[in-house]
Amino acid sequence: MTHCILLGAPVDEGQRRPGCLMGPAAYRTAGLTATLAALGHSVEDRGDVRPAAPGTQTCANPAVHHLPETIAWTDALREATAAALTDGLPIIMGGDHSLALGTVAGVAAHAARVNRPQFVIWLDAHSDFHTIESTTSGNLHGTPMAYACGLPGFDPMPAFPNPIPGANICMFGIRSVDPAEHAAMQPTDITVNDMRVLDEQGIVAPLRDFLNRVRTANGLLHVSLDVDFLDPSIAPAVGTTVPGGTTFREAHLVMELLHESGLVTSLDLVELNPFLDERGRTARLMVDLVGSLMGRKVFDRPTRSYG
Ligand code: B3U
Ligand code: MN
Ligand code: MN
Repeated sequence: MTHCILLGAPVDEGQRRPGCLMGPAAYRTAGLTATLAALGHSVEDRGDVRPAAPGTQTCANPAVHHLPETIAWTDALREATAAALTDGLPIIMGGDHSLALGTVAGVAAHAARVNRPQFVIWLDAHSDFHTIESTTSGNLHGTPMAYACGLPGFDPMPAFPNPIPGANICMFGIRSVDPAEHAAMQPTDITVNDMRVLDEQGIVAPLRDFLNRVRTANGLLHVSLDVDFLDPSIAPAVGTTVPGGTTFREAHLVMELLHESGLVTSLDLVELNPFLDERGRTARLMVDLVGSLMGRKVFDRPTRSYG
C-alpha cells in the first residue's frame, strides 16, 4: 500500500489554449481518489498548489509569454513536490507541462537530500527540450526537460542546483521535435525512444532496459505523463494533438510494467484540457492509466524479474 498525495496544479500559462487549468477538477471528477482507494492505497488530497504573486522577470526572447507566472509556479511546485516526497508518492494533477519545471526540480532536490540518483521517464509526443532562448512558440511547456538537464539559456528562472544526468532520462512516444531541440539533445545521453523505436522493438524491451538501469542504481523514478503520449483518437482532450501516438493497450502495458517494477516515486499528469474533452473520456482514460500504474490488473501473475 502506498500513501498517494494529490497535488492540484491548475497551470495554464505554459501554452496558449485555455483550459488546462480545469485539469485538477476533471481528475477529481473522474474519480482519481476512489480509483486509488479501491486499490488499497491511502489518499491525501492536498488541494491545489497556490503560487505567489508573479514578479517582473523578463527575457531577451520576445516570443516568450507568462514568464513571471511560470517562475512563480516553478517555485511553488518545487517546494510542494519536495515536501510531499517526504510523506508519500506525489501525483501532480496538471495543468500544462510547464508545471514539470517545478515538479522535476522538486524531485531532484529530494533525491539530493536522500542521496539517491534521480531518474525521469518522459511519456510525450514532444521532447520539451527548448530553452527560454530557443523556443519559437514562446510556450514554456516546451522547456522543462532542458531545464532539468541544467542547460544554459534559463537565466531568469530559479537555478536548478541538481540537474538530472541525461543518462538518467528516458523518453517514450516522441514524434514532434523542433530543430533547436534536436540540436540541443544531440550531445546528451538521453534515451529517446521515438515512435520508430516503438514500432520496431515494441515498448517492452526499451522500457525494461531503462527500469533495469534505475534498479541497478537504486534510483528514484519520476514519471511525467503528457496526454499527447496517447493517440488523439483515444485521448482528444489536449491542445497539441499529434497523430500516431501510443495505443490504449501500449499505454496500459507501460503503466503495468512501471507498477511491477516497484520503482516509481512520483508522477505528473499533464496537458489534459477538459474543455476539449468528449464527455470526460480523456480524463477517465488518464485516471484508468493511473489505476494500472498503481496496481490494477485483470489477473495476478508472478512478478517478472528485471534485474
Ligand atoms: N516544440 C513545440 C511544440 C510543443 C512542445 N510541447 C508541446 N508542444 N505540447 C513548442 O512549442 O515548443
Ligand atoms: Mn509535454
Ligand atoms: Mn506533448
